[in-house]
Amino acid sequence: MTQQSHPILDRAKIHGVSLEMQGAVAVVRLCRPAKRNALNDALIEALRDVFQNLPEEAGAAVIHGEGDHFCAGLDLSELKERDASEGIFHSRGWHVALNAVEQGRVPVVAALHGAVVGGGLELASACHIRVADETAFYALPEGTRGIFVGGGGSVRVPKLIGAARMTDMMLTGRVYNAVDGERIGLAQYLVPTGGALAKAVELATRIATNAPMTNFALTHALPRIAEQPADHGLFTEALMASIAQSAPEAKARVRAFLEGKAAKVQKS
Ligand code: 1HE
Repeated sequence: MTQQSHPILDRAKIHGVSLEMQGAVAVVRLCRPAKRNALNDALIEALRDVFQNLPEEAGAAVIHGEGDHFCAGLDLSELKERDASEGIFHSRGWHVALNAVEQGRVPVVAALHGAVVGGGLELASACHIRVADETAFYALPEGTRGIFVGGGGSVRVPKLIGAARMTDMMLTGRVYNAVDGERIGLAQYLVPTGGALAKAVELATRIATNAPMTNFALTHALPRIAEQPADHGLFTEALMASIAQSAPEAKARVRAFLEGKAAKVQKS
């Protein structure tokens, strides 16, 4: 691991977000374990700053939490008496930070364990891949706390599990365990206890070897295409496909396969 030093990263670390490079993977850690990595305003801003300033050499990122839990969501001690406009700007601040994760320069893999709740689930759902260990559990306690999601959860969580399941989680306080979380689509990978970070780094290391244009297409074009009417989506797909395949790296990779120098797809 290479510890990164930069004024923005140094400031982020003070507020509970650290960054280390592991090869081409930026490993971002929430480090507020005494508060179960609850997200206060300073930590949300630090997260935004880190993802907006990833080192040049990063080809993928991993986000994980220190201690026994990934993240306990919004820091409830900061839930002040806000008027409507302050509430809107607070939520919009989360949107900017989580957009920096979702729409940044590189794909992001979340390594989940323990509580993945409230804003913690909103953060996890802004990542492109979620790896959970057997200790992970998922909930949206906003419903029982008399509030609503405000960190993009109502946009992103239904895309993973459907609006009906999210409604159930919020109306009834339902908690999904790790096995059921993977079954319904909250995580794509389920690994033994303690294994989420290593698996996430393994996946991110592989992702970092993809052609950058392919990673861009998957993180920026695909989510938009999936939202478009079919005719528009097919048109955007054609544009993206043509841009991706015209990159010199794509030509070199296809040539390597045709010359028998690239790996075949293996049966799993
Ligand atoms: C916190 C928070 C928090 C812990 N804000 N301080 N999220 C929630 O409603 C989840 C609230 N947290 C919990 O249910 C539990 O803390 C956990 C299941 C995550 C972990 O339990 P445990 O037994 O390991 O820890 P703990 O003893 O409950 O908490 C340890 C300390 O962290 C304690 O503080 P201390 O000073 O007494 O040591 C807790 O008060 C503190 N802590 N979670 C503030 N969330 C953009 S909108 C998003 C809206 C939401 O995310 S709402 C959901 C908020």
